[in-house]
Amino acid sequence: MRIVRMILAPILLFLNWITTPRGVKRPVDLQQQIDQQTAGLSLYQFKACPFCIKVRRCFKRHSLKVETRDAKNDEKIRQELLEQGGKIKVPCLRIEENDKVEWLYDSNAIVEYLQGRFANQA
Ligand SMILES: N[C@@H](CCC(=O)N[C@@H](CS)C(=O)NCC(=O)O)C(=O)O
Repeated sequence: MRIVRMILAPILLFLNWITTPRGVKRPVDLQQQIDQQTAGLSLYQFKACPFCIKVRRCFKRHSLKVETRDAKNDEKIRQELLEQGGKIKVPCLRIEENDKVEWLYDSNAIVEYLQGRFANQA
């Protein structure tokens, strides 16, 4: 399984790289407003996880600047995810808004959340 993953990971990353979606272009002031909103978001992820790639492509498509945090290699980040999110499962979107923090698991739920919040702000 580990070997399959080692072979698949670079292929997935390459395919993602050559088919990266074009980001939506917004007027500068609107993009700044969006950037302020996305400053409260961070994605706990593994670089080559296909579900994480799906979420990162959604960021790209909607031109969302979201910090990504490596829950595979960074022990501090991994512990944060486990202790505060509740489990080691990626992708997980940490949403900080009005001093409240929510941990959203599952790529479909994350994409749905991002589309609901940002897709109509073109
Ligand atoms: N249905 C989930 C699947 C997520 C999933 O299976 N993630 C794997 C990585 S690709 C994971 O977190 N595994 C836990 C681990 O490897 O410790 C989603 O769409 O987000």
